[in-house]
Amino acid sequence: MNGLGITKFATNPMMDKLRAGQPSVGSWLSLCSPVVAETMALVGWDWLVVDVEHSPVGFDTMVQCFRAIQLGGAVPMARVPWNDTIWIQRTLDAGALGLVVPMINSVEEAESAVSNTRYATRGIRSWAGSRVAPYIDGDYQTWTEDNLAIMVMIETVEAVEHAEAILSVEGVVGGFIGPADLALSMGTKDTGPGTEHEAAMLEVLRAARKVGKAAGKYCFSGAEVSMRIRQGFQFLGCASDAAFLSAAAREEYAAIDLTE
Ligand code: 3PY
Ligand code: MG
Repeated sequence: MNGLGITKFATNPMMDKLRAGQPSVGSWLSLCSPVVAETMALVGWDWLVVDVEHSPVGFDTMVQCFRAIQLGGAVPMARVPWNDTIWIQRTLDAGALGLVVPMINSVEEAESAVSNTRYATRGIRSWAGSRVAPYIDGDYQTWTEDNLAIMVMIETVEAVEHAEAILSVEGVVGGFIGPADLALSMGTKDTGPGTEHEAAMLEVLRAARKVGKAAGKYCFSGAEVSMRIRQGFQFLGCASDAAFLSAAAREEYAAIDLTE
């Protein structure tokens, strides 16, 4: 099939980058808008994550965002609300090419997350294919084996302690640090260079590199993304649509001179 809007792909481009040892940079969508998703995708991000954990996005809107992201040329991903069979399977069937799975604290939890993404005999995903299957150059079932980007979130003290074992789980593509939940779990507000919080994040980086997986982190700015890439992180989320909108609006609002 050829035509406007139909671009077939043989591999997941963000997985290609990670496999080549290159950084892959994306952003987060919390504004629940397919038009915003399309606008963000056209910026050039490798991927965009629809945040189903911490935004009020509905399931149907998430699917529209996936379509818009793909149309704009980025890889559609979602952060599921929890490490849950129903959420993981439905979100993949709806067309996500990668998942960020929150709060993975043990090998068992990581194995369960991966199993939910894989068909028998390697896992427990039930067969219905996926909305995205017609866009794939090849057979979707085979394609998923090497191309779904399954990122587990390392965002508690327990997860940092088990990071090496969690990231060793076959099928886990990388570990994605949630700095806010990690700080909460550590009972600290003290973050940044020289802190225990920073040391914990660098421990996750060390563990990931040791077992040959990608280390990722939610970053607050492009400058932080650049710094983390230099440290060796590979999968970087750069803020969110909501943060960008708010920052730009605040800047312009502050620049207004109200004197008549
Ligand atoms: C955190 O900082 O806890 C996150 O989940 C960021 O996405
Ligand atoms: Mg979190």
